[in-house]
Amino acid sequence: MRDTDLREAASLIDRAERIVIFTGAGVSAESGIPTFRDALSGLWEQFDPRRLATPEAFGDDPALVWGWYEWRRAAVERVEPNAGHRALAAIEQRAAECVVVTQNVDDLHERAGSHEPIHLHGSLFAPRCSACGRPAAATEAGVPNTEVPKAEVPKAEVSEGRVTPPQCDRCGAPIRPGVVWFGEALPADAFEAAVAAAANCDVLITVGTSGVVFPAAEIPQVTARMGGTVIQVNPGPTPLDAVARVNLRGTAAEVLPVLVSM
Ligand code: BV8
Ligand code: ZN
Repeated sequence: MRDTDLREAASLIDRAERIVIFTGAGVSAESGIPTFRDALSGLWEQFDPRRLATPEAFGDDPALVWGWYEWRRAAVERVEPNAGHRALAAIEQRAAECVVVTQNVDDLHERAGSHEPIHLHGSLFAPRCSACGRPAAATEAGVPNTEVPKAEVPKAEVSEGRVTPPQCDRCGAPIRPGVVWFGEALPADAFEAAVAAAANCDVLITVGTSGVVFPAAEIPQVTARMGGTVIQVNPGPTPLDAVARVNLRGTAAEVLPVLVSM
C-alpha cells in the first residue's frame, strides 16, 4: 500500500462534510469472527453458510439453524471490537456528519462506540417470532425469554450443535434469528436510509466487504454514481475496485488506525 494512497485517503476524509462508512464481515475478522467465505470451524465446516442462512433451512431443521446462530452469538459475546472498529468510531466522531452502514449481524461497531449503525442484514441480538414477529429478548441463557422470568428460563446448552429454538409465548411458533436470510427482503427503512446517505455523502469508506451480495452491494455504487468518492480498505481485490478512487490494500486493523493518525 503506497504512502501516497494513505495520504490521499486521509486528506479526502479530513475535507469531507458528509461521510458514510460501509462495512462487511472483513471488519470483524481481526476480532476473531470468521467471514462468510472463510471455512467455518468445527461442526459448521460441513455446511455452506449460504445454504444455512435461508428460510428453507430454518423450516427444514429449526434446531440446526438456531444452534448455528446461537453459536455465532456466543462467539461474538466472547470477543472484542478490534482497532479497525475503534478507528472507524474515531472517524465518525470527528466528521460533521457520518452514517455507519453494516452488513454484519454482530454488535462490534456499537461496542467500539459507533452511534446507531444501520444493520442492513439484521442482528444476532434481535430474535423474533417466526410467525407473528413479536420480538424475543435474547438472554445470556441463549434462550429468548419473552415474558418468562429469567429464573425459569431453561439453561440451553449452547454448544456447536443443534439447539431447539424457544417458542413464542404469544402464538407458540418457533423464535427465529433477527437476521435477513438469502431470499428475504432487507428491512425497507434501513435500506432506504442507507441509500439516501450513500447518495448524499462526499466520501464513502467501504471496509471488508466482497461486494457480491445484493442489494447491499449497491450502496458504494450509489455514491460513485452520484459523484461521491469511494475509498476501499480490503486485503484483496473486489468488484468495488472499479469504483474506488483510492484502494488501500490491507486489513482493517492495520490500515484504519494509520489513516486516523495522519
Ligand atoms: C434479496 C445475514 C429479494 C445472515 C446475509 C437467488 C435466489 C434468491 C436471491 C438471490 C439469488 N441470486 C442472487 C440473489 C440475491 C441475493 C444475493 O445477492 N446472493 C449472492 C450470493 C449472489 N441476495 C439476497 O438474497 C438478499 N435478498 O435479494 O431479496 C427479495 C426482494 C423483495 C422481497 C423478497 C425477496 C438478502 C441478502 C442478505 C443475506 N444475509 N447476512 C447471516 O449473517 O447469517 S449476507 C452475508 O454474506 C453477509 O452479511 C455479507 O453481506 C455477505 C458476504 O459475507 P462475507 O463474504 O463473509 O463477507 P463479505 O462479503 O463482507 O466478504 C469478506 C471480505 O472481507 C472479503 O472481501 C475479504 O477480502 C475481506 N477481508 C477479510 N479479512 C479482512 C478483510 N477486510 C478487511 N480486514 C480484514 N482483516
Ligand atoms: Zn408469535
